[in-house]
Amino acid sequence: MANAEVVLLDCWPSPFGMRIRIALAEKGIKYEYKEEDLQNKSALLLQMNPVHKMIPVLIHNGKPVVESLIAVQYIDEVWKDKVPLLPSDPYLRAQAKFWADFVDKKEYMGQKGEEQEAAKKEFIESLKLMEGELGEKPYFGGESFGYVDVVLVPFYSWFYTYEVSGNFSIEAECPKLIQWAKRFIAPLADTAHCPDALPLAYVDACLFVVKSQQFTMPSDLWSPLLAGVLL
Ligand SMILES: N[C@@H](CCC(=O)N[C@@H](CS)C(=O)NCC(=O)O)C(=O)O
Repeated sequence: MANAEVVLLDCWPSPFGMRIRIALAEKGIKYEYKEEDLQNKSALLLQMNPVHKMIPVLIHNGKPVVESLIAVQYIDEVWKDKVPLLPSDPYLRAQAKFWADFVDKKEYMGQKGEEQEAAKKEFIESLKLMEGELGEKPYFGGESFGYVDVVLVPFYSWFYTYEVSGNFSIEAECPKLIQWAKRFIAPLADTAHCPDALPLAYVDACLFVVKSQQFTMPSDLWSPLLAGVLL
């Protein structure tokens, strides 16, 4: 049952999709990756996520699991024998879920002008809180990579965009958090999906796109953000 058919409807720059790709890679689960054009959503996506009509959607044995936090928990429960992501202790599980929820509510910064200044302040404050939670541990999960690490690290791929658009340095504000992100980029980059056309570690994909401007954006959804930053 656990190893039956797994399909992921996704869009490669999505930090939410990255969470699921990382969880599947950590667990060593083979799956079919289906890239979605978010401007022209497939009938399968609309059928599998009729409520939100969003990626990512994990399809396991033909049944959809939507919302990335829920999908990562589902993966952890179904493939529980390998690389546990959530702690087994109920209190620590609750804490991990709290921080994952915090990330979902805070780690986004897309506004411009005065609103952007307020968003930037809030964003930095939230990163500092995350940094405090990390403390001296190598990972949010403690000695090993865990649920909160999976949930937060995809946003690292967007940090450069945020920095350029907000004219600030996240590393200057939160050096320990950047050290944490850099600690496991290399192993993740080996295992996670990245389209063949992009010979990049997926976590560095956005950074590379911004720096080189060599690629046509695969999705019009996120290109306006980058274009707004760059042009
Ligand atoms: N809360 C959702 C967020 C998913 C999300 O925002 N997906 C975006 C792409 S990153 C999407 O599908 N957007 C298409 C749309 O809104 O029509 C999750 O965690 O899975």
